[in-house]
Amino acid sequence: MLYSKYEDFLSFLQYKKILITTHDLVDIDGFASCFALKFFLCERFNKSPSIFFSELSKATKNFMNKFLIKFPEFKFDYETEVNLANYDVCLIIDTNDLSQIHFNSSKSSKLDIPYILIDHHHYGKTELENRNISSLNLINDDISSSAEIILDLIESQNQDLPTRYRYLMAAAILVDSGFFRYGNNGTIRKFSRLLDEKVNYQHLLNMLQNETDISEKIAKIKGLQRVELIRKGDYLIGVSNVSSFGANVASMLIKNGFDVGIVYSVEKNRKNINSRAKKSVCLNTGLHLGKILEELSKYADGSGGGHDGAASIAFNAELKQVLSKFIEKIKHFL
Ligand SMILES: [Mn+2]
Repeated sequence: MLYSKYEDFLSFLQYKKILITTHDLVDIDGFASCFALKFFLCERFNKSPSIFFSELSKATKNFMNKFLIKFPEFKFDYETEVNLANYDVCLIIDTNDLSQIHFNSSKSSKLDIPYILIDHHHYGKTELENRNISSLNLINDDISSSAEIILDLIESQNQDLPTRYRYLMAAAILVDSGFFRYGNNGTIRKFSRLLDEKVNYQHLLNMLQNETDISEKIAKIKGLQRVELIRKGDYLIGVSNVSSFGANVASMLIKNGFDVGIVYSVEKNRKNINSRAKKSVCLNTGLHLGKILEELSKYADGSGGGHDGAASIAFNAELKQVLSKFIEKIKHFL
């Protein structure tokens, strides 16, 4: 991004009372970017901006807890209630959709102070919103994380980042780039600049490891114990049943070698089927689970649909009949 853009951005902020925020169910990119920007502005202006978060996602909470084991002295200070009237400007990171920001847990709470967007998502707005100081927006939808924009800003000002912030930014880049799957050369270069003898890649991976809930683990184990194998040529279909986490169990079947995973659940009067198929199988055979379940909806007295490789149906008709019809239709493509 242009150096002069950062100069304008910073000189505008110099004497302002600043609030930094991000979208609801704060993800690791939004979370890390807010704290790194707060650190930078604090160093720069010698005055600390506030951060507001409505609610952290489960993965973010998990990451924060693991981070605090490594850096117990670090303070993740943020507000969960905020009076916008106390601020001159709001910096919105990692979203450009105001409906994703939930001030004071009320969706209707209006953002009635000037704001600036710092984001990497597609920005399709053509008409200007009057509270947005759009000339100062830092938007780049060519990159995989908001953290990269914040880093670019910080690097442009030759500000050093302490180890703990390097961990935060590295984690954000890893997660939002899908561990570099959606990244480009710049993503990897920026990431590698964060690594030094104190930032350990394996520690970082460990911080990002998500613990699975015990009930989900049990569902997956039961799902594997109960799976029935159906073979059609070289294709393998797995059929299993669990009472909850059906979608996760169906995904697990695919990861374990099945080409198609089907998991049914019966709870009181509610019956449903979750299904997953390997992308390559869908592409090679024309299989589209979502279309099949949509077609089955009438027969099954329910409603179903989804994508080619991931679909589900909730229905009232006899389970056995719906299930065998579904398998029969899948076999047609294999
Ligand atoms: Mn992001």
